[in-house]
Amino acid sequence: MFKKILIANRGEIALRVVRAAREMGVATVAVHSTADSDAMHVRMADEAICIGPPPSAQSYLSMAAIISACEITGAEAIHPGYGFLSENASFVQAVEDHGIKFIGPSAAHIRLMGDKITAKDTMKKLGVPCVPGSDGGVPTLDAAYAVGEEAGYPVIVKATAGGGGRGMKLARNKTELETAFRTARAEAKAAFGNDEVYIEKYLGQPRHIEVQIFGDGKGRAVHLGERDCSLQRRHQKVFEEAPGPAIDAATRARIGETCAKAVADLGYEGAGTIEFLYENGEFFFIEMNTRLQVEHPVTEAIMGVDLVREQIRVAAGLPMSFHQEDLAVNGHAIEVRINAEKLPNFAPCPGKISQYHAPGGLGVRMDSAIYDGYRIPPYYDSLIGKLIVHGRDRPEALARLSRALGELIIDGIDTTVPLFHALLETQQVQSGDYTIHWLEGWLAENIG
Ligand code: MV4
Repeated sequence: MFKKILIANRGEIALRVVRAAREMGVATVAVHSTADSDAMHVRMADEAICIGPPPSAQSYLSMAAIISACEITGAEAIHPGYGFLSENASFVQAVEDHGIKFIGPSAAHIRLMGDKITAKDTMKKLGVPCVPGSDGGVPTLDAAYAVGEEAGYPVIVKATAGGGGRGMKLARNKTELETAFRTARAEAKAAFGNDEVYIEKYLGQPRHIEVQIFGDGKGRAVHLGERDCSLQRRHQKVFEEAPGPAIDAATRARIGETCAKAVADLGYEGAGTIEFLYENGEFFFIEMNTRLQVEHPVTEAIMGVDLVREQIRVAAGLPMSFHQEDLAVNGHAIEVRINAEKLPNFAPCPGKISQYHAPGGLGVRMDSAIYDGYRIPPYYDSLIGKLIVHGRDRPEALARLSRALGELIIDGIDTTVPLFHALLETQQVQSGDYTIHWLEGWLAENIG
């Protein structure tokens, strides 16, 4: 096992990694910008090192500064958290070239899944069901028209270098496809320096279902069930749950085994998420995320595993501490993302937290790096905490979420907490009957 690892991140996820490492007897090095000198992850880690000024580009995204911090402190491995450099294949390559272990998949696997056309082609060949559409890239407008005819309208044009909702254009007919194709290519060229696009049949009312997988990098892999993350606003998740309210045990086993087999065949190492759209009982692969995700705690709750511990174990060359047969869904978990944002526009709302009280009790987990008197810097993501509840079933989890939100006190700034109180009153959230478009519609009607 490693003696010391460096955490190339900040906020709640940096603290999450410190906690797992400490339980394993692994020392931690925090890195931070000058804006984060009094951050909780800096206080909780065994060592801390300042890597640059507030802007992420000069600190949390500075590969040279982070690798230097590793060399100075003697850290043997880097945990990237999510965001920042976590899915940057060049970073992984540089880390490994310096003889440092990256806690996560290989640069090759990150690069493979970072290009959405290659990712889809790979998954299709591995037997994972994909959205019907173009076979690879679409180089010309005539080729785009041919796909529109074949798949049937509406279709969606996506940038191969995009993902997570960036670089997508909807076309409801041939006329719209001309505009969609041209603008998608131009925007992709400007945003990513790569104008290659692909086309898919547009699914109208799907759910966003994602399967958690985990591989040992040696050809063994498991799945840990799915999460339903359909409640999103502008491609940002706000409420996530596991298991999916629309997924039964047989369906879970079938898609889970397909995913586990696929990543086992790839020799994938570490945690990963295979994202699907789910409509009329069918799964359609869209993207794979080669990192630990924000919402991983709902899976941890129902599966009873520590995913960060497993990441560190396999990175150190140890076997995973469980087999597929050891894993079973236990109860129901929900996460809500607490952002420093002001409703109704979700405008970022940094500032000083005058009072903080975290909820507790049975089945309640609060992952946050805030504290009384903490000043949220204006430079980074507005996520300041995640409240995760676990119950024996979905109604119990919902009741527990309501109770825990009632105990939570965050004074001095605006947060998304009032949104969750309101959402818990809706029939759709109570029944679990929602698709990817429901939240935006509800917000338009009810908030602002
Ligand atoms: C789609 C789609 C409908 N049909 N692809 C948005 C984020 C990116 N990961 C994929 N996205 C979508 N791809 C086809 N063929 C609808 C979306 C989509 C969406 C997906 C998941 C969660 C929220 C969403 C909101 C709008 C659009």
